[in-house]
Amino acid sequence: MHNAVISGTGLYTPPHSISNDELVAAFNAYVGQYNAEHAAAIEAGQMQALAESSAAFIEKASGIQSRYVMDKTGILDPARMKPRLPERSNDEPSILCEMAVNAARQALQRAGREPGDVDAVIVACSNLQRPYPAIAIEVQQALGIQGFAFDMNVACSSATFGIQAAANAVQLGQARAVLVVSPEICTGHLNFRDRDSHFIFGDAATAVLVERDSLAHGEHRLEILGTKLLTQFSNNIRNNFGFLNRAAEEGEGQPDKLFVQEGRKVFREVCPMVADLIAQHLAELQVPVEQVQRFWLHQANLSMNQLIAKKLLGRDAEPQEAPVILDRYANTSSAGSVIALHLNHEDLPAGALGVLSSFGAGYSIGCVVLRKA
Ligand code: CO8
Repeated sequence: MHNAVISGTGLYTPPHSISNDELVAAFNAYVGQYNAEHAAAIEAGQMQALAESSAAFIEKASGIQSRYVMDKTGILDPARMKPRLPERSNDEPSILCEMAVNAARQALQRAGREPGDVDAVIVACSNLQRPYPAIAIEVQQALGIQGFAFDMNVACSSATFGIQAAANAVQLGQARAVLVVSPEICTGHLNFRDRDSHFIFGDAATAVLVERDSLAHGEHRLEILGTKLLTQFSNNIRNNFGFLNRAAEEGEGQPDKLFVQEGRKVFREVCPMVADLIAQHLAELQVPVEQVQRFWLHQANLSMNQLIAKKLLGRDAEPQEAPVILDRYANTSSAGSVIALHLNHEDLPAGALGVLSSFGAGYSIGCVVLRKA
């Protein structure tokens, strides 16, 4: 058995950012048009008028102030309200591959590694743009990596589940190093006409290089002390988009083919599960929670993270203990906790302990305990 470390991380941030005010202005313009178009039916009580969104509500309920997106114009056009991402020919790299390669190159560079040092690629994310050939194999080819590659999807927890798979392969000697890449275009699956959720998501891609300890020489290596995963079925976060849609015409264009959730229930049910899993994992590793200097938590909702940290620590977390990136990135699904890690680990002293944790649809929860080398 070998030990596994995270020897480099990478981040791709899309070129455009949308503020809450911009998003709400587009949403409210749509609401105005909709209500005017259906004024007679609304007046007659046959239809309900749509309610306006509010930037103040969004920030208070979620902590989100803005989000990065792959296409801003299409999302903010009240007549469209979805990104415009033109199809590409089969000879061009797919957009997910392009984002993934960007983040992956940065992770390799930070780890001081070349593609020839890597034996496998896992693309772990919520929304894959096609079923096959695997995006991971396309990324593998684009980077010039030998060995094997595969895609996996565990929604928001994809990256931590991918890190466990990568750590297993490294520990067993099946690979010297594995790239875990999480390209997320969440805006492609977000219903920008739904007031309850139109503000939740943004786009980004992250990469993590998991490497054999004895070979790694990156400057900011994080030893993987352990990984722990948990899943429990729930319909509270769901997306029914899939290949069988074409076989059921009655469902085409329905809202359940995009992201839908019961946000309150998710909040209530997931927070205790996450705190319990992290506490249990730390106890198994005989790591007292007071010794953990940093919690890189999934970035969905600020209050959720504050509650989870409080449950664990028995007090409010200091801002640097549980770094927040959702204020400017929003929820980027599997990329979120890795963005928090990427932007907030280089200052840690040798020996410092940290917890990377994701949670989301499934339900799925992942916990990775790390120690700065
Ligand atoms: N503007 C103004 N008012 C609003 C708005 C709005 N935009 N939206 C709702 N309201 C109103 C409601 O109508 C309600 O009014 P009333 O009290 O009169 O009924 C009031 O505000 C309160 O609404 P909520 O109870 O819904 O508000 P919450 O305080 O619960 O906040 C949140 C809503 C922010 C959604 C919150 O519940 C939350 O964050 N929950 C956790 C959700 C979560 O973590 N989900 C994880 C999903 S991600 C995942 O797993 C990955 C999926 C894969 C990615 C897919 C890509 C698309």
